[in-house]
Amino acid sequence: MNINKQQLADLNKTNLKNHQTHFDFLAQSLSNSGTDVYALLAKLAEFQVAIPSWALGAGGTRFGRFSFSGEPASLEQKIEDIGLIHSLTQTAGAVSLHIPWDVPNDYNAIKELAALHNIKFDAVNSNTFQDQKNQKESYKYGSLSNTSAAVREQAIAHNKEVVEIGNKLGSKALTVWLADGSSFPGQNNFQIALTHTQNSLISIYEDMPADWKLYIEYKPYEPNFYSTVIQDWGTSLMLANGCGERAYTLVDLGHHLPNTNIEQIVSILMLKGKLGGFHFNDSKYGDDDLTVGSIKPYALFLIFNELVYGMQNNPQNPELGWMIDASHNVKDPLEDLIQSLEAIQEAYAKALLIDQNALRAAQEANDVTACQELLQNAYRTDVRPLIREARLRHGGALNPIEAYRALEVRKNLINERGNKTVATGL
Ligand code: AOS
Ligand code: ZN
Ligand code: ZN
Ligand code: ZN
Repeated sequence: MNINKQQLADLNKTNLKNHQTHFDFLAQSLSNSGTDVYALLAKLAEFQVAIPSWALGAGGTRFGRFSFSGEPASLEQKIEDIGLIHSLTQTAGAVSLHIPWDVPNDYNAIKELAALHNIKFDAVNSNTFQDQKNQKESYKYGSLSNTSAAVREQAIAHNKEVVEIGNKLGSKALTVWLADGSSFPGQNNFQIALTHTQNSLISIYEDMPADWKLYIEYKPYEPNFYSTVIQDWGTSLMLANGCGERAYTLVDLGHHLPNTNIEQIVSILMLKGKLGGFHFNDSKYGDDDLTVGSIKPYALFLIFNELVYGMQNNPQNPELGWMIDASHNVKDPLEDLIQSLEAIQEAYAKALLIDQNALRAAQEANDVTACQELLQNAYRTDVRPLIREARLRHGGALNPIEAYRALEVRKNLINERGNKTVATGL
């Protein structure tokens, strides 16, 4: 199934007048207070987020998985799904692949298909958290940190192969997330495990093409419940520094212990020029991988405030790899991703509204009340007309979820692919 611009233009007509009223009002009041609305619209349109190939089907928990009808069965179909989301939102212009789940059969065909849908290949993800068929060594007790040199070698070789595959597609970054750790005190020697991990990462890093980046993800627990080798951003940063200039920390919003100040982590990493990638999701308890903005939208806004500050003030930090990392157990995965993209755009737009100069002045004057007012005035602005206008100007849908339903996208996918489908992935 494909969605064309004419279909969307027709659907948009129903909401157009209403939208115009809201947009004109907001644009006028923002201009009155000195905001360049057109520069803002351009920034929103520019902001593209990669869809992870594993988020297009229904996820599951350790208790079971209930698949969703019409799930993509191949890499081609995954790209088509992202194409649909991108047509509607104009924000999903990239994909993050996972190897070995998404190894292309025909590289040129996949590249052409992605180009047709205006989709770029963002970071590729390696997988040493599962054993693969015909694999000699097992990752049961870890991969890059394993006590066995043979296991480490196998995991290193896999990562190098992932880079090779990504390179043929035009990717420029490798994301490493390790499940390595221990479930019981005494099981691991922390120092040896970290040293092995550092050496393994250096070997992968040194093999990467010169224009590639390495993103190192951290996570405090799960699947191991006593310790993980890369437990926090400090450990990730140490490892990145140990590898070299093109190695960076990747922040996944769900990978923190409760109440961690994620915006401060983001800020400090950008100051050090070491924030490389980002995994968006939301959570109440742990790595819940829920829809972005569904639980803590204010925290997301505060994080975006620091991201915007960093993008404007930290030339030492590279352009970030923006990715969603979510799992959908009870919603249509495509609807869920559309909601996530909307929440990301909303938080970004609100952060762009913060008067940074006034904030700096209030901070310098220790005017705590004014600081809070400045943040919250931006947060309380309904920026949806701006996001809709940015989409409209690029041929997207004024209301992507409404359009998705009006065009009966899921019904069409089920007709094409069948009712009992299971996407490759987790
Ligand atoms: C795992 O918890 C990490 O968030 C990974 O980034 C990601 O979910 C995984 O690579 C997907 O398989
Ligand atoms: Zn992640
Ligand atoms: Zn995760
Ligand atoms: Zn997560």
